[in-house]
Amino acid sequence: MLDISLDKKLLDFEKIFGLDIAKDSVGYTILRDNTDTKNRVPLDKPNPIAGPVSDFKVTGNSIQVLFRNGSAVLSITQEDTVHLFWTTGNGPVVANNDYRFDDVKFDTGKLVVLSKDIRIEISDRLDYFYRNELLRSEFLPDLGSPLILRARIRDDSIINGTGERSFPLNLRNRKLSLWNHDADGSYGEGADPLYINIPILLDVRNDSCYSIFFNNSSKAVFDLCSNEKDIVRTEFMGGILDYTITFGTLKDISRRMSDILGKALLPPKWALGYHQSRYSYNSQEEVEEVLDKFHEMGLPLSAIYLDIDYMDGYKVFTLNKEKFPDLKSLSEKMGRNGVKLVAILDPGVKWDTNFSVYKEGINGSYFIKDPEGNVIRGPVWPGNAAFPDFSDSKTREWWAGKYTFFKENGITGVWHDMNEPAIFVFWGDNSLPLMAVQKEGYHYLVHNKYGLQMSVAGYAGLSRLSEERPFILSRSGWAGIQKYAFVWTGDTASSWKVLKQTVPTILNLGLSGIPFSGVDIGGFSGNPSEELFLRWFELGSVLPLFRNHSAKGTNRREPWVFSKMGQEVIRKYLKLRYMMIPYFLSVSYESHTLGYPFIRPINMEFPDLYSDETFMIGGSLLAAPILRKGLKKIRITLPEGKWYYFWDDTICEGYVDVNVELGDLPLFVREGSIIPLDREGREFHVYPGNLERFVFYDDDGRQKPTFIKMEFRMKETNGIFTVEWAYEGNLNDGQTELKFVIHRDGTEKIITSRLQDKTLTYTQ
Ligand code: NBV
Repeated sequence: MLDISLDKKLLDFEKIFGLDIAKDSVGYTILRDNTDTKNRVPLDKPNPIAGPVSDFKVTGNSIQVLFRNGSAVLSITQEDTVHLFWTTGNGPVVANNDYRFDDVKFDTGKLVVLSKDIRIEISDRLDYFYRNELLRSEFLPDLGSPLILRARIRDDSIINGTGERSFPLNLRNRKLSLWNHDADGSYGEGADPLYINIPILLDVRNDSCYSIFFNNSSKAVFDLCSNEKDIVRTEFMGGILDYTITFGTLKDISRRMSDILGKALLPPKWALGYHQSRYSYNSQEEVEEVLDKFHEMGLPLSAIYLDIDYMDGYKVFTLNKEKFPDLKSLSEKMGRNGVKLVAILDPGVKWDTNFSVYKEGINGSYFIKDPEGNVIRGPVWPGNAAFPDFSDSKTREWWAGKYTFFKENGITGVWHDMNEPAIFVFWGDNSLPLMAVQKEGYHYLVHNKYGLQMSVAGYAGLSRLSEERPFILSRSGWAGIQKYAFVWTGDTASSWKVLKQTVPTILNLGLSGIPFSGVDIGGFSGNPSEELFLRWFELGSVLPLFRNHSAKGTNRREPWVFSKMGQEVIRKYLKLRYMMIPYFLSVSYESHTLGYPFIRPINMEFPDLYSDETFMIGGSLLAAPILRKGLKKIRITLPEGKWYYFWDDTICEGYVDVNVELGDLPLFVREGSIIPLDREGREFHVYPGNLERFVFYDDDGRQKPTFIKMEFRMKETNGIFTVEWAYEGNLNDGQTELKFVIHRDGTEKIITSRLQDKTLTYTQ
């Protein structure tokens, strides 16, 4: 029986989705509960490993550490990285790496493992020392289900990571649930969990930091010292206890994590431009109008998005031919203006025995089933749907093949939505039953990987269709999503608080290994005031993904709906963005090769300074976005050294008071920087000082690119600056002239040089 509140919910649901979907949602919610009641998650009794350490065996490069009722296999996989794998038996002895520890010995009841700066002392706990400082003291784990690992950490460190969080950057004293979750159309600061949960923790203090990555995607709870002082408790519903710890500076550990999880993709240049989206542009004419208007106003644009209404009855890989009769020719017109078409794709396949994709899915056994072997059906946009099991490589292969649909319709990029996966429910969790059966395991073990595995399929599909590098935007993800997709922060509410929240959220995603992310400018749901939207636009212009998107029923947010002043602000930041693309692609190349986040917390470059509002873009540019209503003046604390105010070259040091009228985004350039910009063609802007290394990178966007890469260094001796570079690649063959713009005393001095000169000197 429905109680009163459910009755009301049914009415609301009916209004939005119609009666059939409302009824199906009630039906599905009951089915989900029944499935999980009949088939309980196998949680068994505690099984704590008991110490102290009794013996050890060395096999190849691994050390098997034996305790009374279990063992750990420990390997030092790099000089600064430890891998551990726990089992209740004697365990397998793995030797999966080339690196060898320096020494291992029993020393007064303790087993001591040494490798360069790391020392691990094992007794009835594991103490990890880095450069002789105790960073982490791990208690022996409980290998029952749930799996539990507790560790004492330093009392004054900062905790980052875990994926997408709507909290301040420091996550210490929070209890987090790791379960990818659709926030249901709107969320604000403090909502948890969200769409991307990653079992990575960073424990940060000045230069001695470490990160820990648990190779376990199951439902988890991380208590980050909220319950027990200085104790981090990680609890996984199931799976294995397999983790990697890496030590060093914040930069070192980011780099190492990218060795472990895989390097981020390198975006095609257009992906770094401006994206115009809306739920939904409802017809081909409407999209064309948007395109024409940008063109008429002389505003640059890189992509227009099609939300779910381009489909025929929300059926995946179909087109509503009445509303979009000839997308291919529209996309050709867009292409002539350098604009790409990006279309949304949800995982749910309409449950319709006449629908070819559904039939293929049933025949190929590609859909997720319940423990009795019935395909699970749950309602989403097209009504009842079946959900592909992306953990199965044969399903991924099938799904990848379907992306020809996009190519046939001139669609370049694909936007993966609802891929937690989200299902319409009346109560409880809005996803599949915990005990739904997938190839890789029960849903509670692999749910968090659903969006990642959908993107693996999509990336493979797009890679085969074109020589260009693919673009996928994914709402959900897990560790490694950065290899396949950009992400965004989902259905944010439109408020000043959420604008402010955007910065730590994106920084934490970066620290969790995901360099390319963004937010719906203005917030997804609700209507921002012009001031809020413009401040959001200023911030968006320096985030990796620069996308204007908004919910159905909200006011329009294309540039022309704003006041004259508003339009000028928008124009200014579109111009800034396109001018910055050479620098932004170079920063992306750094993320791709070295694993550093695209935007990074100040303390990654300057360990003594910490901020939730100010951040670095790459290693050279500092942004202090305006995140508060009515603010006209702001005091900004700068890291050590000299900084150039980007807009007028004023040299600043220590702190600076800046006037910030609407339209002013404070940006500062670090002394000793080279910033490649596209102003009148490519220019290398030189801000005098010593520079250890900056890599400029540009290419033609292909998977096997024609590129140019220049590795710069700069030094000063007795007032004479020398810029030196080595180069590789032959993009823009024949065009060897280089334009340097030297910034000094508030003026710009232009010096031209040639690529093959490899050096340039100037005096200050
Ligand atoms: O496809 C519609 C929306 C989309 O615009 C948004 O960006 C996604 O996060 N989608 C969610 C479905 C649910 C909207 C309430």
